Amino acid sequence: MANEFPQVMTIAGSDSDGSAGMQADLYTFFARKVHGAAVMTAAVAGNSYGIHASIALPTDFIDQEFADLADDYKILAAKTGMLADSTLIKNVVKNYKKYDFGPLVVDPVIMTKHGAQLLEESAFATLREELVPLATVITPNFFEAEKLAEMKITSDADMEAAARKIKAMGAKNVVVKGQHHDSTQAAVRDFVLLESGKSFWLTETYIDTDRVNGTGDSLSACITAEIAKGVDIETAIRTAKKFVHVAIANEIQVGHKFGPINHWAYQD
Ligand code: PXL
Repeated sequence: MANEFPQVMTIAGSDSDGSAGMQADLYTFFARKVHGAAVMTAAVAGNSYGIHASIALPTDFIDQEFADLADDYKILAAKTGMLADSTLIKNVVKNYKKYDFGPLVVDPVIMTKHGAQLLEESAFATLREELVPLATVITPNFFEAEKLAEMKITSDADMEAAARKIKAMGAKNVVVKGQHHDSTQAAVRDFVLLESGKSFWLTETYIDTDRVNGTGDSLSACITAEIAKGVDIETAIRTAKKFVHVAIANEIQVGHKFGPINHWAYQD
C-alpha cells in the first residue's frame, strides 16, 4: 500500500496543558500539513502557571516506540525535544542511528522560559558530544546556546561566535534564538548560520505578551515539517520564524498566566 504522504516524528516529552513539548509539535505538524508521529520520552504535569512534576519513560518502552514507527511509517524528518537526562539522550541517539528517519532537527531543550529544568546538568556533555553532531539543524535559545558553547552571550558578536562553536561540534545548520525578556525591546533577532557558511539575522517585531509557551518547540517542529515536504533548509527556517511570529501575534485566551501560542494563525 502506498505510504507517500509526508510523515515526520517528534521525540519529545508530553506537556499536560498542551502548550509545549510533544503537543506543540503535533499541532505544528498538523498546521503544516504533514502527519506527525510522536516518540514520547518523558512527561510533565503542569499548566500555564508552571511545571509541577516530571517523569522519564523507560528506555525499553522508547525502543519499542522507535521500532514500531520504523517497521511501518516512512518518516522523512525527525526532531528532538525534552530528553530529560543522559540515559535518555544515549537511548535516542542509539535508536536514531539504528533506523532511517531522515534529517534530524535538534531543539536542545534545557529549561523552560520560567526556569523549570527539563534536562539534568550532568547530561550537557552527552548532549554536546552525542546528539549535537547528528543535527541537520539545531535551534538553541539564547540560554541553551550559552550552555552548549560554554560562553556568556552579551552581544551580536557573541551570538555569532556561539553559533560557530556549535557548528564546530558537528551541527550542520545553527539557529540561535535571540532574547525576548525586555518588554521595551523593539525586535526579537535570531542568528542563522547555514552549512554553506552563509549567515544572516532573522528579525521580527517584539510582541509584549505572556502567551509564548511552546515557541521553541513549534519553531523546530515547523522546520522539520518543511524539510519533510522537500523545502530547502533556509526557506524552512524562514517559514518557521514567520509561523511562530504570527502564532504569537494572534493570541488565544487560554490559561491565566503563560499560555500557548495560536497554531491556527499562520496561513501560506
Ligand atoms: O518548551 C520547552 C518544553 C519542551 N518539552 C516539554 C515542555 C516544555 C516547556 O514547558 O513542557 C515537555
